[in-house]
Amino acid sequence: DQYLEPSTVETVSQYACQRRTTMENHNQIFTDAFAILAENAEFNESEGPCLAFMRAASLLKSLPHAISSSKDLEGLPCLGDQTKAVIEDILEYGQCSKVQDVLCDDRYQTIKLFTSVFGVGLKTAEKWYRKGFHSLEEVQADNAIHFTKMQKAGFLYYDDISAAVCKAEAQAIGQIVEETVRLIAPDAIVTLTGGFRRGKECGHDVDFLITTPEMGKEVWLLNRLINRLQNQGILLYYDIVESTFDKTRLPCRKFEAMDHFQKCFAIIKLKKELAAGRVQKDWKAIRVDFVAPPVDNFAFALLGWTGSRQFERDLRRFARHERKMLLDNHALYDKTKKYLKKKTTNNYLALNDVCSDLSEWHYKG
Ligand code: DCP
Ligand code: MG
Repeated sequence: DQYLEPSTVETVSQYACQRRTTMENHNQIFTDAFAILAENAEFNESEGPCLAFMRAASLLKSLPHAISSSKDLEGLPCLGDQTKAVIEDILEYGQCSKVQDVLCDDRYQTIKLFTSVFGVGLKTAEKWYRKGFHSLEEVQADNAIHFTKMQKAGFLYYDDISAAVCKAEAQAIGQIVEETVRLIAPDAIVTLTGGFRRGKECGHDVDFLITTPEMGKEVWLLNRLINRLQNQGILLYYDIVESTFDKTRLPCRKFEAMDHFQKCFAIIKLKKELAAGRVQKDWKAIRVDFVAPPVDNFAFALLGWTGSRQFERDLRRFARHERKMLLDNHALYDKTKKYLKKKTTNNYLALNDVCSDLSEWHYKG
């Protein structure tokens, strides 16, 4: 009698970083609905509801079974009255009227279209919408609008960029980047990150972290890489954002705050096989992000750029509330000790320290 029966109902954590989540989503019908509602809330700048829908979607993605009745929701965290109502609608009618309303909403459709252009954020999309525009053609035909260099590239390569990047394309880009970086610094570290590192089959871009084992040498990498890609004739667009890295600054509490590493947003021309006899261009424009952290921040940069966004958000929330620590893309800070995870010469060691401390963390697919 001294042995208790193991509980058959496992409690599900409210933190995405403590839930094992595979690529297999048994609740896509619900998570698709939440993604639309979250996006609409984002377009309306309703931060609270946006976060609530994203949290609910993240939670449902981690469940090993499909929700088939509202009884299945009992005891689950991250679900409020609003999100439960959506699930119940879908269970009963196969769809949710709120989601259908959003999909038919003129503002939602138009803002979604405009923000799908590389370089167009919410503010710009709203400005164009207020001008009464509903199509990209109308926007482009307006002589009064001054487009940024990024937006010009966004329109120019719109069809390619708005199509998903598949794993094979990401790997092909990876090979080009790897080979080119080797020519600049043979010992450089090139790591595919973002969604493809999590095992996703497709994504909207390809993300890379690049650094050198020797501190400080990384500052030359991106410019040289860009030069070489340009000489190969495959660089369609680039924008280098210089590092604003300040070691004395404290981490930001807000996840959305960008990190301070040097980075480059690029569009690369990837050769593709043509179907026999078809006349079409033999390349595809692919969005690529490069980030070049100094090697002693590499582990945290990698953790931060692997995503998903919800996983990262919850990692930070977990660190703050459960460990009284602050985590960002640069380091893990112990609020009680004032510093900062100790700097080590081997950055992988630094990350291992963190992971052994919080051994329950799992990457979220
Ligand atoms: N990231 C971050 N800070 C930012 C932007 C992104 O920490 N300001 C992180 C979280 C993301 C990851 O980097 O998951 C990569 O960003 P992407 O926008 O490329 O997202 P994904 O690669 O996850 O998705 P996609 O498949 O759409 O590219
Ligand atoms: Mg990505």
